[in-house]
Amino acid sequence: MSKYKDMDISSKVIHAGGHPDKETGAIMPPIYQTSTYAQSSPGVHKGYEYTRSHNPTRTRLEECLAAIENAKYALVTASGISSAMLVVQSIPPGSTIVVGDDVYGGTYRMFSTIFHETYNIIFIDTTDLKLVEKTITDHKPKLIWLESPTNPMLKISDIRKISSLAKKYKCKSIVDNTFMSPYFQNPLELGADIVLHSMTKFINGHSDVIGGCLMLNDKKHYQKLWTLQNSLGPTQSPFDSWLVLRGLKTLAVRMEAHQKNALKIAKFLESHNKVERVLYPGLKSHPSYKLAKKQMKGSGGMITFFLKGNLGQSKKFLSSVKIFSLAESLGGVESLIEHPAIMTHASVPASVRKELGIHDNLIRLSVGIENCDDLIKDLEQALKKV
Ligand code: P1T
Repeated sequence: MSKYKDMDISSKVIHAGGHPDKETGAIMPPIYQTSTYAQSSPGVHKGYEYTRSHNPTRTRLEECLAAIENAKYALVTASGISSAMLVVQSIPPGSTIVVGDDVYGGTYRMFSTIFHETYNIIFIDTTDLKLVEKTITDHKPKLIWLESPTNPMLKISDIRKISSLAKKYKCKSIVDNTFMSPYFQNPLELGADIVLHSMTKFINGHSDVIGGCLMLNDKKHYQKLWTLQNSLGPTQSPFDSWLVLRGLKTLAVRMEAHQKNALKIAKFLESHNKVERVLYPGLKSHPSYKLAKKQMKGSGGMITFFLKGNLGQSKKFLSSVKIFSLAESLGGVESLIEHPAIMTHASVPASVRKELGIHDNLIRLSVGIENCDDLIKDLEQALKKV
């Protein structure tokens, strides 16, 4: 980390992990597409034995990821959800884990259908600081799990206050930082113990890789996470790590472009008579606008809004867009649109969705970096059809 410490993130994404190849001088990192490595005598090797354990291309990506979250350690995994799995498995079975109530549907499913058997999982609204404190003091959790902003309601939790509260009670805190990317938010600097990203999203940015990563400063915890990964297997292929290294180089320019378009689109939607309500952290109408300004360096590219209408009208709207693609996922250069209740959050029970506000007229946008007027025109023509 120290070598890149004084660089801006826009330089780190290009240079951290990006030194020219020692043997050939190649400017771009080689793809070490190998499963194993020759040893000169048993146990004597160059630090690489087997690609499930280590791979030089993945090492370079980890170097870059640690630098951009200002962390000592980074671990690259096969998917965002496998990063989440490893963190849960690093906590002793039987422990209590407090989880934000509005999280990605797959994260909710992981906790509610798999880990609820071995852990005491408590879902709460982590935007309510009093409730967080009461839950921590009453239940003595070993881990508190924040997603901020959340998927899909864009709720924002006070990372600094919650992390410091957790520390007081010897509870670890993790922040899923996928929606902001390291460009717009750095939870470790706000006091969190671990940062998680689905690299599938903004970090890679080109919708052609599944991957996840964890960044942290605690050496012992990092070693535990690495041992779990090496023992259980969810590593990323060298080629996918190389693609992420490549995509990551443009993180700064992409995030600026996502945000610029998203703010314009959020304002357009907010003023449209067929739209009931818009949720975007960069709008003054967002319930946590002030907190967003304090702990985030930007508002990102994700917008959630409620159409005036029912499921039929949502479906009509979603099948009328031409530039936005109706698809799950987010964070790519191309704009995506989706229906959380039927798509990304289908595994959240209907009663919970109702409580959270994930209704049939809720639409989520991942705003890409196309020409903004083209995107607005597309939304406008689709809204006309509703
Ligand atoms: O898909 P995967 O790389 O395993 O990442 C899981 C994940 C974790 N955290 C957040 C905040 C996420 O949004 C995701 C994946 N989300 C979607 C696929 C989606 O469309 O919301």
